[in-house]
Formats: sequence, structure tokens, C-alpha cells
Amino acid sequence: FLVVLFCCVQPSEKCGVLNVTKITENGKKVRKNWTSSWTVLQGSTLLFAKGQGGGTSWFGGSQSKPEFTVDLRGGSVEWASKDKSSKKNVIELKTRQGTELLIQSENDGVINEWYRAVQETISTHAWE
Ligand code: I3S
Repeated sequence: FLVVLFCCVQPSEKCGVLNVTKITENGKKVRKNWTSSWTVLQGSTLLFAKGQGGGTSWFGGSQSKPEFTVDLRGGSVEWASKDKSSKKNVIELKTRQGTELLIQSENDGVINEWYRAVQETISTHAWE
């Protein structure tokens, strides 16, 4: 699978396609807008690029400009409560800057890996 291949080429990065929406931006509530995004964890930064078509092609992924980035330092992550979304496997990510995101995948294994990776990144960079 091409996504896996891409990740092997860049072992320091975790990447894949996730469903993402912001719910708060700079402390202000915003309207949900779920989009399928190519997601890359690079150091303490999460990058999101809008998927092209299915969003899983290596070419599309590598060509896309990041739609937005999230600084994980000083942030927090938890499993979203039912009132945040009716979807399953939803992670709630809060940044120090007051942005809240929901991140979702239909695949249990995929979402668990991301949860672990994000949590690990936050604790690794906790004192920066
Ligand atoms: O938390 P909400 O408001 O029930 O979220 C749903 C809405 O954002 C809906 O869009 P519009 O109300 O803008 O048409 C989305 O299509 C749904 O996916 C949102 O709910 P979920 O539970 O899927 O996050």
C-alpha cells in the first residue's frame, strides 16, 4: 500500500489519511466541517493536507500543501465524548493556542496508533 511505502521512506514521520474537523479556533467555536485529510506527524507538529480524490495517493499526498498545521506542544489529547460527535473512534485534540480538533478513522487500529503517537509526542515535548 502506497501510504505505508511513503512512511517507510520517511521513518521519522507518521502519516496517513484521517477524517478531521476543527470545532474551536483560537478559543472560538467554529462550525464542523469533516474532511478527509492527509495527516503527517512531523516532530511536534501535525500537518493536514486536503486529500485529493480518495486522498491516499502518494503523489497527491506529497504534492499537497499543508492545509493547516497544529503545534502539539502544551496540548492535550483524549477520546472524544459522545456529545462531541456521533462518529466512532474520535480523538479530541486541544492545543495551547485554543484550537480544538476532532480526528477520526473508521479503522480501530489506525486511530489507536494515532492516539498513541500524538500522546507520546505531547509528553515528549511537554517541557518545551
Ligand atoms: O455536532 P453536530 O453539530 O451534530 O455535528 C454534525 C454537523 O456538523 C453536520 O453538519 P451540518 O450540521 O453543518 O450540516 C455534520 O455533517 C455531521 O457530521 C456532524 O456530526 P458528527 O456527529 O458526525 O460529528
